[in-house]
Amino acid sequence: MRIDIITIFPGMFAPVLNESIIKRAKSKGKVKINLYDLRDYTLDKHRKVDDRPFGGGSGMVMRPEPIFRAVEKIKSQSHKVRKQKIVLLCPQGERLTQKTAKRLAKNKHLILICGRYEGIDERVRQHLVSEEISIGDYVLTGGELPAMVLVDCLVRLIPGVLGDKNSLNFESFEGNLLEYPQYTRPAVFKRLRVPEILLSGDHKKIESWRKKEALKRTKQKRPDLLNERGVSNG
Ligand code: 9D3
Repeated sequence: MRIDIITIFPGMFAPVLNESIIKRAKSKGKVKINLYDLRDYTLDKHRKVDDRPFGGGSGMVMRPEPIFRAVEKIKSQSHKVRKQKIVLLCPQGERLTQKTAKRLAKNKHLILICGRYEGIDERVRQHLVSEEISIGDYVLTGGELPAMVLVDCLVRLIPGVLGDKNSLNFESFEGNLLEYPQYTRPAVFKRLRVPEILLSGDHKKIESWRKKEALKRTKQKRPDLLNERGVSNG
């Protein structure tokens, strides 16, 4: 998978992309991530990426030319490769869910555009972008953190990135159940005991205890997940 990221803050990404699973996926050749500094695609001497909105109003708008030029550059570097999908991270986008991530993970080449300022020239949306994604209903200062969230979410879905096959199968939010309670050693800590059943070695009983606990916890903390699953919430 190839992911190209267009941003005015490329420096924000290194700490996230160069650690942990993403770092390993890159060095294993499972993903190639390129950063494009939007200012490099401006033509004026001040390298202006934004301007005042036509019609007046407060706030600045991202100019279309640098974004179109950056995308053209990326396309020229990868012409005969498979079709790219251009994703804009913006507050009015479709909410990112695990389902959205799985769908996007099917693409071999994604171009992510990180929004900034109050908005982006509508022509970018209409003639360049094929998908708009938001990570939730709260106000951030730009699309950079959302782009990193999306990359993290996508990279772990690439086959061979996670060592353990099971870690993808039995996942929270897939079965729409929260995780069951987990414990590790020691069995007694500050006089607090691990549930006896987990020490019993009876795997059938352990499995049914975990299912029951997962359901109980989901009812308590995220009843909305059970509704989506079509399970009664009584
Ligand atoms: C005037 C209305 N505001 C929208 C709620 C303007 C506005 C606020 C924040 C425009 C851009 C931004 C910057 N945020 C993003 O670009 C963004 C974002 C977010 O703020 N929350 C969740 N997901 C995303 S994806 C991109």
